[in-house]
Amino acid sequence: MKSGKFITLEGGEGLGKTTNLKFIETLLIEQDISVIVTREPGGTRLAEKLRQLLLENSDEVIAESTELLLMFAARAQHIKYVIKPALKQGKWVLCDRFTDSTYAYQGGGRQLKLETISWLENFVQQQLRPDLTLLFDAPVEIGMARVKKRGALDRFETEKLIFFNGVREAFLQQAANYPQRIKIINAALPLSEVQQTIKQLLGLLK
Ligand code: T5A
Repeated sequence: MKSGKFITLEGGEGLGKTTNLKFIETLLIEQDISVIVTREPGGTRLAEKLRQLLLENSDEVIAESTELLLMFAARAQHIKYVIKPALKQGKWVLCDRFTDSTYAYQGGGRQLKLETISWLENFVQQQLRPDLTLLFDAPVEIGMARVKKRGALDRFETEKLIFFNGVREAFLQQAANYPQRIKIINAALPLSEVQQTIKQLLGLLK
């Protein structure tokens, strides 16, 4: 059986990943493609528990290295029990965030060493990399304004502007490093234009 495609959606806070994940799912179903939709951190019962620990606001400060290891612990579980089995069955996997977020948030945001992240990436994922990554990009203020409209902020969303600018730069660096895989989408444009671009980019996988 032909193995499925692995598509990830990436970008800063509130730039439209979740909205467009649903749009892509509908497009693929219309083409009779079997698809699963999942997210990181999360995607299994254990990984969703780790997500909650990572996102909740708590009195105990989470050390940067703990945060990094919890992200990869959740990812190891997700890959073994959800992503790889689905791809093997020929399903397409649509994932809201993956390892580019680790390079961006723990690398660009928390300033952890990229070599450490890369070592963990190879250890946890082995050969697994996305076939296509859509990177939703816009000035940080645009995404944060959309997030604030939604209400209470999670642990990451309370970070300062300098953190999110580091995140954005690191995402753009990842896109420069992997131009074949990562396609940048201007998330400041109206949703209809964003979705037109997504349709064209999905055509690359045919
Ligand atoms: N994280 C994650 C790490 O630090 N390291 C890692 O390795 C991983 C995997 C996860 C957090 O974990 C961190 C990063 C994150 O902080 P999350 O919930 O996945 O959290 O991430 P968020 O970015 O917070 O998700 P959001 O749901 O806030 O943002 P989305 O999904 O990008 O945005 P969405 O689709 O909900 O849209 C937000 C609003 O904007 C509107 C939508 O209708 C919605 O109201 N919108 C638009 N409005 C105008 N024009 C457009 N083009 C629009 N697109 C969407």
